[in-house]
Amino acid sequence: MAAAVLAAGVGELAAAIVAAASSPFAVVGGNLIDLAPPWAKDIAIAWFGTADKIALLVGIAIVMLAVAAGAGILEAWRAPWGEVVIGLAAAVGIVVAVTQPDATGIAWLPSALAGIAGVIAMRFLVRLAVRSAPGTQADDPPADTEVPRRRFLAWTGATGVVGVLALIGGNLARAGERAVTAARDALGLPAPAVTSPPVPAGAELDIPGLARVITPNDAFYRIDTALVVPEVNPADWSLRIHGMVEREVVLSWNELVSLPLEESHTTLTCVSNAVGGTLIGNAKWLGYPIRELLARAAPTADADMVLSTSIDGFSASTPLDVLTDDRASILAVGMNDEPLPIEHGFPVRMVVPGLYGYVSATKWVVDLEVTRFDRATAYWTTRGWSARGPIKLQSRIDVPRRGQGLKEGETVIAGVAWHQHVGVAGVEVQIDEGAWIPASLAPAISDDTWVQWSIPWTATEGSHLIRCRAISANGEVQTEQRASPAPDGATGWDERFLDVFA
Ligand SMILES: Nc1nc2c(c(=O)[nH]1)N[C@H]1C(S)=C(S)[C@@H](COP(=O)(O)O)O[C@H]1N2
Ligand SMILES: [Mo]
Repeated sequence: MAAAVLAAGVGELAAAIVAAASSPFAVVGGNLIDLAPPWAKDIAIAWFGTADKIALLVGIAIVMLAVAAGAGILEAWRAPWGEVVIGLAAAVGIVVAVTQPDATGIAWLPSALAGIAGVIAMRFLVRLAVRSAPGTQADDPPADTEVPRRRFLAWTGATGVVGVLALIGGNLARAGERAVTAARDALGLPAPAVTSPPVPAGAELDIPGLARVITPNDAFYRIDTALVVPEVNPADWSLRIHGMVEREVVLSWNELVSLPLEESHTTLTCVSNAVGGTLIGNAKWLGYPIRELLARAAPTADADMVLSTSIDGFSASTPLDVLTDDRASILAVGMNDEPLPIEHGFPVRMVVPGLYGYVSATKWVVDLEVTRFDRATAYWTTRGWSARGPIKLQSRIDVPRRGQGLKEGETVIAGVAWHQHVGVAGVEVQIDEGAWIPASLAPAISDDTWVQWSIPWTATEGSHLIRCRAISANGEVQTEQRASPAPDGATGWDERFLDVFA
């Protein structure tokens, strides 16, 4: 196990220096993510939320240690078969690393170095172990095993410690990430040519515990398949628009930011957001309408979809008409008056009002292929999710919070509701299975954003059940019918049991 820790540390350190995306953990984990069936992704997000990546890495580490322990026993019993196991694991890492869409020429190196370190350490430590074990020596009477035992323990400890230090160092040293961070810090955000209308007075109800109407960047949910955040330097970024078009268009960063950029507020939502969930956030974006770029490329009449692809191979299928109608479907470069944070797609991502992120919000986007739904399939569609993903009407209770120890008396029930690009006309609240009571809606920023709602409540001692449901601008009433996130978004009412104390 110490040999495996050393191997992992060497691999991560090498990756940090030469190619972060080729770290053995990142490529193996990334492929597990790509191979996972939809139900596994659902369970991962339901159990771990946005900590799903950490959970996956811990899982990989546990499996790695278990395999290493087995290999060590095998090595002691029949050398060099334990070394062969370690070598095979490294070979898997190499194969997976070089077949990544964003693999560089030296993508094989981190796993290869990890494998070499692991094999040498395993061979050396297991030999020490065998020598230190009583009854394994030919000597008669048995030699004193105390000295070899101490040597074995010392070397094992040292190997593990070096491995852990290399793991820590590798994660601190991510050279490429630092370079991209520096590039991002050096960028000013270009000035908008079209500023968004001011946020209406009263859109922010300012109720403690209620999600802010504009989600700060550091509180914005993050969902993606990237274990290591892609490092894209704006100077190296370009976007290619091709496929069923009359002319191919290639756009560089400088060309993009010299276009007249527009501000817009759009609420992003993840299809994996369960009823009552927090995989939703609202920001002021700055970007350029994709409609204008598509007009330059001139899609052919039979095209009906744009397949957008990120630098690391994620893809999304967005209906062409959603990108060409008058909504603010943009190539975004700014988020809440800052360049995009790296984990939210720096330097350029898509933002499309009205569609779940998995079919529209491609981060680190580098390619738009104009095509047809019957010709191309996006990342999540091949994994059982719907090819199209309009956001469903939903509402959520934020306060009173669960288990906050509510006292009887005057209080407020409040939350958010959304039906992007359609708009929310009302929210109703039901207490203890009684009549549905209209809540008051704060003014919406636009139909493309969520809206806050609240209703006063005189809480009485005892247990209560609170529910909410939204009414859409098109008259639709949020359905009670429970549906799980797969394949095209959860439905049902958010409800909450509350204990009110005297
Ligand atoms: N490159 C890339 N872009 C991506 C994804 C991804 O896995 N890779 N996930 C999508 C999904 S499922 C969602 S919900 C949104 C989330 O955007 P955020 O992390 O900025 O909140 O990004 C979308 N864009
Ligand atoms: Mo998502």
